[in-house]
Amino acid sequence: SSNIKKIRRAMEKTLDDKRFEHTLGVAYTAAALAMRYGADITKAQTAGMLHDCAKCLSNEKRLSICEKHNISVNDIERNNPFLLHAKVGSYIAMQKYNIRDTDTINAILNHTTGRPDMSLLEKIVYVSDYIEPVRKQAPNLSEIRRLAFVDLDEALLHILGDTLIYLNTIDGDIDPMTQKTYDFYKNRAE
Ligand code: DGI
Ligand code: FE
Ligand code: FE
Ligand code: FE
Repeated sequence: SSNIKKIRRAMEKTLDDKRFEHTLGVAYTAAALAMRYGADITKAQTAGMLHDCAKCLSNEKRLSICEKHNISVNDIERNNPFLLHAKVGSYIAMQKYNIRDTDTINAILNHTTGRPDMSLLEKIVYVSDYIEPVRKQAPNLSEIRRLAFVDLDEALLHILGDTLIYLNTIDGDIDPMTQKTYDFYKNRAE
């Protein structure tokens, strides 16, 4: 059977129910956006299926994987180790699931903070993570869902802006990459 089916079965085993449902939602949404924008549908499904593969590990485990494999950890990540599920997830995708495509790996790596000048696939996974059907409510979600299929960069900028507002509301530490990504797309829109 296809690699996607194998990865799907592996995710069903390693993720809890709620996270697995979210993962299926991201994979299908990423496939739909790939159809809309002319990206590789299989890569979008694969990245969507694997993006949270390190989400159900303990923070201790995430930090120990980073230490063992020389994955850099900044101060914000050390204080908020859940952020590392993206970096650790991209590592597991390479090592355990044999993903060799750089764009797919980068889509997993950058799905939480984004990065300036993302590829189409990276943007698709970032946006799908936020808009997939079973995701918890967020402000402006129905408008952002509509916008995602009209103007991907505009949807991306809305998500980045709303994420920064949310982080300020909860007084969360802002990773420099989250801020840089917002600034990049904000400047580009002006
Ligand atoms: O893993 P998911 O929940 O599906 O989604 P995700 O990996 O995009 O994580 C979303 C959460 O990450 C959301 O609550 C906002 C938070 N986040 C994004 N950027 C930052 C951040 N949290 C902190 N503390 N700092 C950031 O820069
Ligand atoms: Fe995530
Ligand atoms: Fe996200
Ligand atoms: Fe996710």
